[in-house]
Amino acid sequence: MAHKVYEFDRAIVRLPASSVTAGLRAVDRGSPTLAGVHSEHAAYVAALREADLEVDILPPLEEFPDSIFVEDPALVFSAGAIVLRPGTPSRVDEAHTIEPVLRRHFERVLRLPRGYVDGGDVLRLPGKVMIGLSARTTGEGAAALIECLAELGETGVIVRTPDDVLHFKSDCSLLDEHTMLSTQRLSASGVFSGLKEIIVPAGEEAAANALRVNDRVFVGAQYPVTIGLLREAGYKVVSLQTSEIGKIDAGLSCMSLRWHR
Ligand code: CIR
Repeated sequence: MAHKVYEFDRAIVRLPASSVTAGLRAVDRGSPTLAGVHSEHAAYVAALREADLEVDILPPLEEFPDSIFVEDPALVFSAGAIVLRPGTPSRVDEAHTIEPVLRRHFERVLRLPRGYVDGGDVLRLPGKVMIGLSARTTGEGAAALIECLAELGETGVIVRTPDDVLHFKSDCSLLDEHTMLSTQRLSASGVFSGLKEIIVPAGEEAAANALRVNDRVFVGAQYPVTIGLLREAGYKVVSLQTSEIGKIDAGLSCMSLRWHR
């Protein structure tokens, strides 16, 4: 039976290394504390388990401060996995560290042959996969990814990440088969026309990087207005602290790779 694109039973996560406090950030608002990142990560893993996912927890990698964000070096689908080429120098080699892990879980593991793509720029929707061009994801990488996706039976389409936004999914997440949570600036591009949209309020832009997992939506606990909008719309919300990982430009999709067997 086909699963909905937000139905998962497996996930891969990686424990934060102590170097995570030196993670990349566009604007320095202070470094996250190690204890804070650990506690946000632990709550996230517990929430995945509560949503009935079996979670493979990988050991920390001291030499890669941002390696906790396993979503960026790979993509996973029921049919197989794709090892990406992250588009920032300090993260390129994370791809080599995730590949053997993917080979343990998937029979088919493809490699992006050229260009650069961060998984944070890739959004799976019913029937298509959006690839947002950004400072991390190049046109060459996106075109190569479309070929890899086709091998796994998926259709890729190229879209644009708003200027000055790290990743396409920094500004949006899928809520259900017909509905997106989005920032106003991304919605204004018309990329989600034909879908229903819930727009995060001004000042809560980072809340758009939420995560639908099975019957629930993970949302940053520091975004009460967005949480209220989602509850009013009937979604079961699990609120999770993201204030420490937020200091290194992360939200709720980036700390796991999720798929359905
Ligand atoms: C980076 O700049 O790569 C990390 N500090 C944050 C990555 C967040 N990843 C994501 O949203 N997919």
